[in-house]
Amino acid sequence: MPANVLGVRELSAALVRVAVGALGLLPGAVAQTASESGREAIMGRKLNHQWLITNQESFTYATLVSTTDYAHGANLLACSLNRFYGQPLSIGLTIMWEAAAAMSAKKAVATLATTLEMPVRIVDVENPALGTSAANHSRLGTYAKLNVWRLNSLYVVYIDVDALAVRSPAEAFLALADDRVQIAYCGTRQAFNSGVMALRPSGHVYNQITRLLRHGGHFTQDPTEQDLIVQYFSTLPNETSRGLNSTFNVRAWLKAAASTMPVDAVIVHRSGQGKPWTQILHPGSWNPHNQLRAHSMPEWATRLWRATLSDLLLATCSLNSTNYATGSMQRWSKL
Ligand SMILES: [Mn+2]
Repeated sequence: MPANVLGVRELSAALVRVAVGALGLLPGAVAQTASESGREAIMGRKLNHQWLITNQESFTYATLVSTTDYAHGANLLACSLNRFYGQPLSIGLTIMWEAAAAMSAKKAVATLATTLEMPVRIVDVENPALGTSAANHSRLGTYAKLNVWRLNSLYVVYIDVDALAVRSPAEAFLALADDRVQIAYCGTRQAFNSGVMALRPSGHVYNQITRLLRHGGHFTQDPTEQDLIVQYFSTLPNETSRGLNSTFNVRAWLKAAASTMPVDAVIVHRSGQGKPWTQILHPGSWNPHNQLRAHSMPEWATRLWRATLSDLLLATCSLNSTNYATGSMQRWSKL
């Protein structure tokens, strides 16, 4: 074998070792095994990580700001993702900006983004629900999320603004390494949460889903954007969609939460009412005793968002920040 070929192979093996370490593979994935099938599984895993490394320029994380208030969430999410930028994959963030959110907030997000290593791109989007009677008008802003199918990246991991990454979410892109897979989600094919999704943008998919919005689909009540997404993909062949490990969408609800953050969490998502930035920035306006218990945020989640806000304001959104890097995630979440 020529020396230069060997050199390339050694280099890529070294890159894979770096990726495997930094991405925090599931226990057992790098363990030695005597069985032939186990060895093949390990080889497949390494090949997939090479796919991540070679395709990272086609990747973007994406989120949506649909109201001025949600700009706080975009800043906090960006700070959390920046901690993993270049560790070892370099994946930027695309913020879809809906016209209903203030221009001044957009300038503030763009300014804060310059303190990050991670490239942050803000793109203006229109709300496809405007003017449609089928839309759920109490949640009008959420339909702008459908614009994620119009982004010009090949592979997108969409993350709601009311979420934070506590580990690198890069492995979510692996679900798209199979050419047939158009979407990956947490939940089941019949009922998944649209707060975290890996997907391939496609104008065709965008047109099909917004057609459901205009023509109503088969809904008993006004659909949310999530209902439309679930209904559309449930009509496609099974192999076009795939489940993501639930650690990619861990809910920060008091009723669901342990007293500490789950140790294997990748993305923590505060879905539902009482957004984290409201609870942190305007504590006087938020009295958990007046809310349903399910809407209270667990203490570990409050600490997580508070620490991220502190990092953001100090422009220290890195893995080494004093607020963040204090040993294992479990220990951190007990601070
Ligand atoms: Mn959400």
